[in-house]
Amino acid sequence: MTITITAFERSPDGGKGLARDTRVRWALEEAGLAYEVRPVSFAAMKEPAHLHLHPFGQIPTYEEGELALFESGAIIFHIASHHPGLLPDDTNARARAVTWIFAALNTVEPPILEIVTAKFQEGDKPWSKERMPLIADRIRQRLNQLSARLGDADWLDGAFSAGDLMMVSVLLRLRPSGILDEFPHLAAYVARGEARPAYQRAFADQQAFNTRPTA
Ligand code: GTB
Repeated sequence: MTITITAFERSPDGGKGLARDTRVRWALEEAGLAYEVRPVSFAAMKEPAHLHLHPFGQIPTYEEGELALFESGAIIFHIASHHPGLLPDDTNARARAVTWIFAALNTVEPPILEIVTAKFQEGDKPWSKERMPLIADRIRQRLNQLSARLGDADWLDGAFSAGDLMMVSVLLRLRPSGILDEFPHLAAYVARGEARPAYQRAFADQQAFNTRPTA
């Protein structure tokens, strides 16, 4: 069955891999699944056809036969649940790997997203500059805790899992801020994720997609 995901017609990051289709591409590559990408413009995202797929008018979405999903977490959980390689077989280890998916999305990503809000939605406010160091400190607090747990292990809980895929994807969004480099174990962890052949393929594909010549 053909798998189709949606992505920005042209990502605002120009192909740096920061939009959330990259994490879905990465999971598909880890699972060895072929897929197609349907570009969606900002205008089309808010039109009924796309809203039918994604109630919040965003990317990524995932279609496979009758199934249509939105939310990168749900999509990656679906891929990981139905294909080997992204979740352990042992029931408890599997539950722990899923816990790391939630931790990445619910506990680590929210403070990181505050940087984007502060820069792009509140950048013109007189208090915006004062808010930045507060946000950076909240991020550091989370990264300290995460780094303490990871220690010098390769991955968060044994073998690489969808939990690591999500955590590395979330941490990658910090790269432009420089904060990640303050945490050598986490910087090395992200580099290990990026070095995976499946990530390399996903990154190259989204980069080619976002830098393709306009028709
Ligand atoms: N919780 C949802 C998920 O995990 O799938 C969040 C989806 C989401 O935020 N999608 C963004 C979107 O569609 C794209 S990824 N935005 C358009 C809109 O809301 O109208 C966020 C993103 C966008 C751009 C960059 N960038 O250029 O650096 C990075 C990340």
